[in-house]
Formats: sequence, structure tokens, C-alpha cells
Amino acid sequence: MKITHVTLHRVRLPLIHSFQTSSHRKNHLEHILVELTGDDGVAGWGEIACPSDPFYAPDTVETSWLIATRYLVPALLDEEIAHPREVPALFRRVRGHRFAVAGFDAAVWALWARSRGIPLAQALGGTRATVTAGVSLGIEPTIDDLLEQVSRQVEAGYRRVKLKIAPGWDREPVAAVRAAFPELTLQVDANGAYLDEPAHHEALRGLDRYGLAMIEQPFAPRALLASAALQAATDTAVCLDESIDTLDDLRTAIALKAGRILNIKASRMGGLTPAVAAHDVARDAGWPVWCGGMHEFGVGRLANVALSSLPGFTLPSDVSGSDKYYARDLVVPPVSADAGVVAVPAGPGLGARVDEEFVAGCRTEVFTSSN
Ligand code: OSB
Ligand code: MG
Repeated sequence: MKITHVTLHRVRLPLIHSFQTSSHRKNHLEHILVELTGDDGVAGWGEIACPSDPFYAPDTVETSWLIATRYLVPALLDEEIAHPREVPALFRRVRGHRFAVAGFDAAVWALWARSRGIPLAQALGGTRATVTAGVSLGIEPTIDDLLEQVSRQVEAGYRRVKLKIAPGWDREPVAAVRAAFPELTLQVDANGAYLDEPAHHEALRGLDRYGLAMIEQPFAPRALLASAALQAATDTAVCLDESIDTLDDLRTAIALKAGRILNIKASRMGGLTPAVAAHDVARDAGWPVWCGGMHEFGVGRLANVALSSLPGFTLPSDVSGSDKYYARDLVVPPVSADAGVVAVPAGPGLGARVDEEFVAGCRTEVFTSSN
């Protein structure tokens, strides 16, 4: 198979509820959709779900656009590809810029599955027909606002809630949510906001009593020793997100016992190909995994649902219905959850149609190239 045509769509969608993490607040998102056409005429879509600002990873939507148009499109066009697993190797000379690479890798997987008439989940080795979804809630102005958000999601049927925390916004919100929802599966995500100093270690250890499913990314991405020290001193499992960009990062984290759980994001790791490989490495090490989100639009969300159907994804994933974030999805039917459970699409490829008219309406920039 060869890719003969590439279109990049830079698309902007407003969030229905603004989202604040330890680093910043956002009201809208701008992602890049990768539309590929193969020499058999079949199209495949992927999403570069890169944040606009370099606060989660070094990448931004601008840098992703630059790398995609200047390096990735020329490296992909007209290359003979026998299997999507070969895609990362085409981009091997490009260091970093994994969000951009991930969008291309996912688009080839979707195209390949579609041209074979099989669901993306099956192509990836997925075994589940449904995926348990959790929701991720941002930092709210007050505890009451947070409790209202949790209630809303619990009423919508979600049974696992993740709270964003930061120094000074940890024990109080966690204690309040735990008191109001004693049975809820609850976990927290610090996005690396804690420092490797005694007061911060103590604050994190102080969360032990709330029965959290995990503490996600307490320290800076490269601070694996700090993470290992916390893991050795707490009963709560430490989960790594930003720390794990590559399979080598994962192997190092496992060797250091820097955590016990892995959040796999295909976007962060450079695609579905490395995500599946990370799933296998984690399984061999006895680390359960789940699929994290980057507030994906429908295209990236469907790829996450397919990925979450692999057997090692034993913990609830951040693959809530699109309606939690967006008034209208870019795919038809939209990704939706029923009582916190998302059905893995059974149709070929992504299993939904990209609403190209809506994409064109939300588009802020477009790029095309063919050979
Ligand atoms: O750390 O998991 C994170 C969103 C943007 C950047 C980082 C993260 C998140 C989320 C959102 O938590 C989860 C989702 O997409 O539902
Ligand atoms: Mg995270």
C-alpha cells in the first residue's frame, strides 16, 4: 500500500465547560486532523491531539503543523507500507514531535483496517466489545463547584472519576469528594506539579487515607527517582503519564519501580504502534494500563476506544463520551457512553463517518499534498 494524498485540517472546537489543570485553563481546543488516501482510494483519518501551549509536552499545535508539513508528509508520501507497524520507522530521523507522528500513525492504522474491512480495534489486537470509561475533572474555583461537577458525571453513569490536583488543591477537594461519594472509584492527576521536597512528598502521602485508585504523574516528567521514592513510601499506586514518552522510558520506570500503573496515550508516545508495544511491555512487567485522553475530538477518541479494547487495559480509560467536552462531534455517530461504558465500534476502520462538512466549517487552516 502507498499513501498518495495527504490533507491536514487544523480544526478548532469550543469546550462546553472550561478545563483547568495544574498548569493552565482552556476554553477551546485546536487539533490537526490527518486525512490520508491510499493507492486503493480508501481514506483514513488520524488526529494530532496536541495542546496549543507547551505546558503538557514541549509540542504545540504550531510546532506540530510545522513538523507535519515540512517533514512527515514528505517522508510518508509514496512509500511502500506493508503494515501500519512500519510507519514510525519512516519518521525515525525526526526526534520528538510525537503528537504529530501519532496523528499519521493512527491515520495509517485506520486506513489499513478500513481497506481490509475490519474494525480498528481488531487490527490492533483488541479483544473487548466494550470499554469502561472514566471522566477527568479539572480544578474548579470552589469545592462546591467541584462537587457539582462530580455529581453531574456520577448521575450520567460514570463510576470512575479523576480529579486534577496541585499543591494547595489536593487534600481538601479529595476529602470532600470522598466524603460525598464513599463508593466512587477516585483517582488524582497532578500533571507533574509537585516538587521533590519533603513538604510535597508529605502532602502526597497524606492522600493515602482516601482510598485512591492511583496518584497520576505527581512529579516532573524526568523526575523518576522522586516518583520511585514516593511509590516506596505510599500504599497508593503511582501512575505515570508525562514521564513515559518512549518504550525506553517505560523500561527505565519499571526498573526503578517509579510507579505501578501506566497511562498509555498514543498521542504522547508517537502513535498506536508504540502504544500497543507499551501495552505489551507493561503486561510483561505486571503493570496494569489504561488509556489517557487529550480531550480528543471524535477521530482521536475513536482511536482511543479501539486501543482500550486490548486485554491489558484493565483499568477505566479517559474515553468519556464526546458530549462531556463538545456540543457536536466531528464523527457520526459521535462517541457516547452509556452508564459509563463505551461500545467498541464494529464497523470497518474507525467505525464512524467523519462529518467532512462540519470539519470544513470548524477549520482554521488546511494543507494538501500529493504525488
Ligand atoms: O494529564 O491526562 C492528562 C487533558 C489534557 C492534557 C493532559 C491530560 C488531560 C486529561 C483529559 O486529563 C482526559 C480526557 O481527555 O478525558
Ligand atoms: Mg495525566
